[in-house]
Amino acid sequence: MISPKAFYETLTEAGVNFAVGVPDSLLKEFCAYVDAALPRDRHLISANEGSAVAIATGVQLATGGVPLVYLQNSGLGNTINPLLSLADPEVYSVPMVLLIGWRGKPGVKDEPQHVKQGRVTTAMLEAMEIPWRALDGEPEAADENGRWAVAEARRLGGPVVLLARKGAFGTAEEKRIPSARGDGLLTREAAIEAVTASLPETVTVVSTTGHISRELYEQRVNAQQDRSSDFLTVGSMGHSSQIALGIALTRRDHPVVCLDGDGAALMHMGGLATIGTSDASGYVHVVLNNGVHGSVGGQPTVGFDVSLTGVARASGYPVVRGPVTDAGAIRETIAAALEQRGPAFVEIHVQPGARDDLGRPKETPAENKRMFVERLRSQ
Ligand SMILES: Cc1ncc(C[n+]2csc(CCOP(=O)(O)OP(=O)(O)O)c2C)c(N)n1
Repeated sequence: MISPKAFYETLTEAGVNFAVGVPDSLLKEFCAYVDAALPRDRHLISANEGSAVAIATGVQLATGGVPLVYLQNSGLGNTINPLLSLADPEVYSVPMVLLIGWRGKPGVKDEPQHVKQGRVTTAMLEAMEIPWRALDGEPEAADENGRWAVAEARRLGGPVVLLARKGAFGTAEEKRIPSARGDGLLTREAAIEAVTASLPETVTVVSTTGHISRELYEQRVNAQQDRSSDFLTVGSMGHSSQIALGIALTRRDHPVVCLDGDGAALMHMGGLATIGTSDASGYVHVVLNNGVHGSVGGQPTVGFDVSLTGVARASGYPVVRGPVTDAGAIRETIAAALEQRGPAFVEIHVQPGARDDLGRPKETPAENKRMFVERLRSQ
């Protein structure tokens, strides 16, 4: 396995002077090392992967070094525009190395939302004319590929990719001590339970990518509740609030609740302005803020450093509540928000972490969609 420390040192020796990205589960140990070892002026977690490419561009323009951008291949789509119209050798010609976690790599079993993205990842890079190499767990090859990537980015004057396979990285040599800011707060599971307990059966729920959808699903199964009211957005991080908006705008008779994460809300925060200024009066946007990207390893977001309710207020939501922190207040706030003319925004502060034995939906995304659509259109 590759040592995160040794690999980052190889990149640094070759000319990498800054790291920026959105965390990924396959790169969890590498991300943890970088987050612990690098000072704040050398590492940043960005809101989305496209912003990471833009930040890297600014760093490169200012310093002449070769920045590192890390991401999961799910985020490749977010990078395409700035890769092709900004950093590309035919536009501003900005050397950078992209370290990408290769979910859904052909031959490796993965969740449905990763299979196609994994299969087409190299073809996408080739279509973009971006040179790439794969990183398996072999340390010497990783060292060589790391040097190659930096040199090739310089030679080409553009982005170069390293695709990391599952299990390529060993344990981080340094890890940041987890923040104590979530201590004493409700678990997210308890918060979701309080939310669902306040929802009449007529309410449609759209939940975000990662643990939140998995926890919602598991609770519905355990409580033997109807699951056809829930759209579990397994991929497409940052977009569940807009899916819910599309439903709320076209089904005005129909209350819609989005269960969002802080990382997801921040990823495409412009969407809050779209919701806030819309007349989706039956929409309740709930952000379960744990201050981290919990689903991919607990790397920090700025969720506890900014006021999400402040953003919602400034974005025009007529009803804004929170941060709410206890189960009783969650039940009351959600019930009241459903009665008011929205769009409403409710922020709930919860502690980071999830159960190790958290399950995954048994139905495929296609089955989830079929049940969801049947119920929604028949109401
Ligand atoms: C575009 C994109 N980038 C990255 C990922 C990987 N990813 C899945 S869930 C997640 C973290 C979500 O964080 P948050 O919304 O705060 O919810 P939490 O995991 O804390 O419940 C990330 C980074 C992804 N699925 N899609």
